[in-house]
Amino acid sequence: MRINKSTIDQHNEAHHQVHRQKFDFIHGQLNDAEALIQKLIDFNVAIPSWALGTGGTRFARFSGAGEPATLQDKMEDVGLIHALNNSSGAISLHIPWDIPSDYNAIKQLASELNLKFDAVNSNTFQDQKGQEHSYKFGSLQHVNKAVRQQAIQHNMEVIQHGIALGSKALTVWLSDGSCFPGQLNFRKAFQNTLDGLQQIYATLPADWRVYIEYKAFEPNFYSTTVGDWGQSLLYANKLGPKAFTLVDLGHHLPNANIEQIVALLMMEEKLAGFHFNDSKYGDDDLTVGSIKPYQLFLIFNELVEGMDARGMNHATDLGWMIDASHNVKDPLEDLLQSVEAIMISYAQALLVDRVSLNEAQQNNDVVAAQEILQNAFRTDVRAIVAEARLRAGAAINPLQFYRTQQVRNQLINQRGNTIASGL
Ligand code: LRH
Ligand code: MN
Repeated sequence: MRINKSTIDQHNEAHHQVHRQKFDFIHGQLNDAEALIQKLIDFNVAIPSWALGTGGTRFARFSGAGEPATLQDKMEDVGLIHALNNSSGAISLHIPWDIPSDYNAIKQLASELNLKFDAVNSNTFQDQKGQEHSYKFGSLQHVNKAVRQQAIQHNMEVIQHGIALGSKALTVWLSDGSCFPGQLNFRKAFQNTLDGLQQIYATLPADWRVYIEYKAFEPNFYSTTVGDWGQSLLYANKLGPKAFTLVDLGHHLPNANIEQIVALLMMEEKLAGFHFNDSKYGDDDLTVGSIKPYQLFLIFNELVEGMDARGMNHATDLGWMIDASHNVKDPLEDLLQSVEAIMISYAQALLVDRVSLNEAQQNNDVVAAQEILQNAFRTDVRAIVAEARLRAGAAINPLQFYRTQQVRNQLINQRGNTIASGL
């Protein structure tokens, strides 16, 4: 479903006066609002192809209506989100869930929708129909060479799909691990996995990157072969300069200090980027910023500090992706909320008075340091984020537009009550 520019203009007209009042209020308080707004306009977060339908758990999946049934439908939905917030100009595909039947048609559609192809994701955590060897006991770690070779071959094929689409990165998340003590030789599992990743790495084009995504547990519940940032960094360092560590916010043990992990990975120039989501317990894949918005702000605070320390381009030098699953929300509303939360945390992090913070840190003035951070976190930047959208031709209030225009109902009229294949 394509959104007419005129419909967005009417929406912005209706919201203009209230927005202008809020914007003028905050604009007057900021040192360099224009630079901040330009950074927000340039910033994009990739949308995962697998998060456009309703997700579920092992207990149940309550499917929604009007959901995408094809890759084209999924791209149309990402294009719709991008038209409303101008901050979602890329889609991340998962292979084999999203193998294009016609590359030229898919690339043509992507350019019509102003979308790029972000990292492509391999999948050796499920057995596909007709697959020769099962991944029940792992893939790259597997004790059986034929299983490892099958997984290596799959990742090499995913790279070829990515090259054909114009992607520049492969994300490898391995569910490999064990469920019981004694089940696995950790050293051999690591060495098998490293050997497999080295063979995959060798087929990466010169300008490509491989993102090693770690996860503490699930689906294995005793050990995970890429279980934390330290293990992922070990692989990335042994693989070489094109290998990096990807941080999925939901993949940590309770109370992990993710912002510290981010600061150190950036210091080591080994941070790939993110799978943004939120969680209270495990890998809950909830809406970004819905449970721990202060943690998200603290992560962006470290990102801005670290990127500026190295003169990095905020918009392009790291991988910005969402990885969420929607069990009770409309997937598109959930994604609109997630992108908004990311833009708000990024804007607040850009407001941190770094000179004063550095001074407070040098003086061990703990109280002042907290006040400086929380002053930024407690600044309502929503009008600034909305202004960035307005200037880029998007909607002042995407979620309100989505509801007022009854977009889901229009999708249902278009697609019928199609039930999409969720995770
Ligand atoms: C694993 C993960 C990984 C994806 C999958 C859909 O939990 O975060 O990034 O491959 O979700
Ligand atoms: Mn993930």
